[in-house]
Amino acid sequence: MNFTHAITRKPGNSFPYGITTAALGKPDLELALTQHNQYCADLVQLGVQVDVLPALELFPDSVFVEDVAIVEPDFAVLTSPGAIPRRDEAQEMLPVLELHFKRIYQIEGNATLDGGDICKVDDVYYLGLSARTNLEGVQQLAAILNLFGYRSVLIDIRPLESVLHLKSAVNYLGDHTMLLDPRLAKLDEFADFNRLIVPLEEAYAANCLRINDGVLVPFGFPQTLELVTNAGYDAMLLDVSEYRKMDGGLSCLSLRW
Ligand code: CIR
Repeated sequence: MNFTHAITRKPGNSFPYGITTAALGKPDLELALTQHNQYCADLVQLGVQVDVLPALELFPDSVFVEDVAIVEPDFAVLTSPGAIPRRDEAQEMLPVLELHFKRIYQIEGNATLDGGDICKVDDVYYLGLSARTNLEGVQQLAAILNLFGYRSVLIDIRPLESVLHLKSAVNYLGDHTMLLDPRLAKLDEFADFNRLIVPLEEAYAANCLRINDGVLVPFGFPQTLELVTNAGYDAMLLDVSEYRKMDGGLSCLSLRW
């Protein structure tokens, strides 16, 4: 899990008008910007070169760059986001990807896919089937990944209505260790892993982010912090309260390779 590059995008003035189910109130834009700056600074501190893109006012959710692409050192895949207001957001990332990647694939036709549903675990990709990512999307991505020798495993999260994306509930910390929302902890697909299961009341914190030698942990979830620290990781706490209000978390805020 060695990352050298990341792409982020600043939140715009339209950020509070994005899609959300959180019922936590409107985000404070100034605080969101401060938290975004800190996020980028933390990535830099962990040894990553960060390309910070300007805000896109037409797309309030475009700060959540993870959803519009899957990136690997050798190739990138532009997605087709499942939420209608976000559908054209992916195309805005194409010129940026062209600066970094020679081979770029696209999810096409009726397929939909959000990057938040895609969880890489060493040389296997876990692909979440969700309200945002459909079977065609998963199949198109699996075929592309197969070209590069990656195996894909499908995880159907549709029964969990309150879970937006696979990575809202499942994140790989490296070292054969999965951080899991308790509602997905019993799946056979994760049985062979060292499983760190966050308590249900801290389900939001299942979205921690391993970057090189550190693990970013959202501020305000003490049991998860203890779980991650006790497992031997160097935790870095970061407050992402304003992004939580818009259903987003730590992984959503960057593309990493
Ligand atoms: C959305 O509903 O699409 C945004 N408000 C939140 C996206 C969060 N992204 C992620 O989990 N990868």
